[in-house]
Order: sequence, then C-alpha cells, then structure tokens
Amino acid sequence: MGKIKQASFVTSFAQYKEGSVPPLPEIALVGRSNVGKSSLINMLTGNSKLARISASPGKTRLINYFLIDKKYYLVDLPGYGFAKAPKSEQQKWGQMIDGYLKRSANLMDVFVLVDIRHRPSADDRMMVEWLRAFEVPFHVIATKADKVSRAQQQRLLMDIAFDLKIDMVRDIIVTSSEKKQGADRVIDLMEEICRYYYEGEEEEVTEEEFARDMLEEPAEE
Ligand SMILES: Nc1nc2c(ncn2[C@@H]2O[C@H](COP(=O)(O)OP(=O)(O)OP(=O)(O)O)[C@@H](O)[C@H]2O)c(=O)[nH]1
Ligand SMILES: [Mg+2]
Repeated sequence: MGKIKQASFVTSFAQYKEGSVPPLPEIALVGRSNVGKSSLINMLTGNSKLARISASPGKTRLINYFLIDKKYYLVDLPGYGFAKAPKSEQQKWGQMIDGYLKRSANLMDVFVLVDIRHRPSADDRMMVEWLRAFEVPFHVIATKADKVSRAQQQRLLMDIAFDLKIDMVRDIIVTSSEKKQGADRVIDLMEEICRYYYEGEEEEVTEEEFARDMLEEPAEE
C-alpha cells in the first residue's frame, strides 16, 4: 500500500522552459478550476499546506512543481474553464497548460480530474481528446465523492465514462480529499508510473545532486 514519505514544493513557472528542473518523471494534474487538483496533492502528501487551495476558482495560476519522495514530480497546473476570469487571462492559462503538456519531455502521465457531480465539460472532453491524439498516457480521477451517496456514484461514473469515452467505469479513480478517500489507489498508480520510467532500477536523487542541478539551471520567473 502506497504512502508518500516526503514531499516538498520545488518551484513554479509562468512559462514552461525545458531543463528548468532536474530531470525526473513528471505526473501532471489537469482539470477545471476548482475541481480539487491542489486539494488532491495535499491529501496524497498528507500536508494540507503544501499546495494552495481556495473556495473560489482560479487559485493556482502557475505551473507548480512538487518533488515526491525524491523520485518524481507532481505538477499542479492552473485550472481551465474559469468563466469569471478575463478572456486574456484565460488565454494565458490555456497557453501555459498547452505549452507545458507539449514540451515536457519527462511527462509520464496526466491525471484528468473531474468533479463526480457534474458531466465533463467541453474543455474536459477536449483535454482527453488532445491527450489521446498526442498519445500522452492519462488517467481520470473523479473528485469530491463525499458530495454524493454511494448509490449515486455508479450512475455518475457511468456518465463520465461515456462522455470521455472510457471503456471501463472501474478505470476511473474515485477520490475525496475531504474524507481522505482514494489516496492509496492514486499513490500506487504513481509508483507504478515511476517504475516504468526507471525500468526497475531504484533511483533517487541525493539532496546534493538536486541542489546542484537547481543551481545550474536557474528558474526564470
Ligand atoms: N467536499 C469536498 N470539497 C473539496 C474536495 N476537493 C476539493 N474541495 C474543495 O474545492 C475547492 C477547490 O479546491 P482546489 O484544490 O483549490 O481546486 P483546484 O482544482 O486546485 O482549483 P484551481 O487552482 O482554481 O484550478 C476548495 O474549497 C476545496 O476545499 C473534496 O474531495 N470534497
Ligand atoms: Mg489549484
């Protein structure tokens, strides 16, 4: 059963730039603004203060890197579809997400988060289609499961699977950051994704190596 021992914030960018962080496998979180991306990171790491969350959408405005167990990065991206944001801001965020997904060489998997209560939006469907088209591996995570009853869950998941053209309802991982539900499954999956990157060999960066690489490639604001 997976558990994260160590997690820390590394850096954030307004614009993805290759080679800005020491190379390690990356798992990115995407989804509508307010869906619970940052909350999920906090639940997974058991640190409620690691990623900033907010009741109002549009909290995460940069690409945030979190180093997990010195082995991989969880990358928190700004949410899309935040209707109240000015058009220019929305465009900027769109470009940020797009630029990151297209250019990150170590991107291993994308977690697409959807609120279990709602049918996926046009943006959600577009995101999934885009990932399929570019053959980026992804998994769908349904958030806020505490907001619906167990009986409702199955039907809602079937709708989500249908909209996103996911064959198996059980492929959707159900989580609740509020009730700390689903963390084991997500962590096990992340471990599996990283094993694939390292192809069996256990590799970790030492603190010294990490600090040195960070110095060599100063992050730009
Ligand atoms: N009930 C419940 N509320 C949740 C859950 N996950 C997140 N929330 C709430 O939803 C709101 C948004 O959460 P965030 O984690 O900031 O969402 P986000 O996807 O990072 O949003 P952006 O940064 O704007 O893209 C906050 O008020 C959270 O407390 C959950 O599993 N259950
Ligand atoms: Mg956020």
